[in-house]
Amino acid sequence: MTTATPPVAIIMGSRSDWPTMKHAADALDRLGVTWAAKVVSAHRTPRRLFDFATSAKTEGYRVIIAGAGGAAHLPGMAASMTELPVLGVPVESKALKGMDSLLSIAQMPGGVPVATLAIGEAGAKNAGILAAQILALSDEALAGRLAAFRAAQTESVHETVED
Ligand code: RP5
Repeated sequence: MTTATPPVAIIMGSRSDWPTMKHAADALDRLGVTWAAKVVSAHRTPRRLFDFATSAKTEGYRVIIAGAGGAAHLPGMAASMTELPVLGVPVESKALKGMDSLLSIAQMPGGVPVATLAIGEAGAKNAGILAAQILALSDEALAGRLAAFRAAQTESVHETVED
C-alpha cells in the first residue's frame, strides 16, 4: 500500500529542534493540513539532505519548512536544490539565543530565496500558518479554514485587561 505524500515537509537539523518545530506541525494540524517531519542535517547527513531536496518536488511535496539552529545552513542548502518554497525557522541556540540561526537563514544571496520567520516557537507556528496560506491559494476549503482561524483569533483578543 502506498500513502500519498503530504503537501508539507517539515525538516530540521536535529531531533533537538523538534520541541520548536512541533509548533509548525500543530499549526498545520489545526488547519487540517497534513505534513511529514524528518531530521535532515546539512552538516551531519549531507547526502540525506541532497536526496531529500533533489526529490522533494517529484515526491509531491509543495512547501518545505526547514528549521535549524546555530550555523543553520539547512534551509539555504535545501532551497539551493529545489524550486519548492522554503520557509526557514531559526531555532534558538544555546550560545547566541538564535541570532546566529536567524542571520544564517535570512542572509541568503540574491537568487536563492528562503522566507525567514522569527526565532523560535512563534516562527515555527507562523511557518505552519504561512505554508497553509500558500496552499490555500489553490484550495478553497483550506482558505475557508484559514479565514475561520483568523476570525477566532481576533475574537479571542479582549479589549479590556480584566476578565
Ligand atoms: C543544528 O545544530 C540543529 O539544527 C540544532 O539546532 C543544533 C544543535 O544540534 P544538536 O547538537 O542538539 O543535535 O544542526
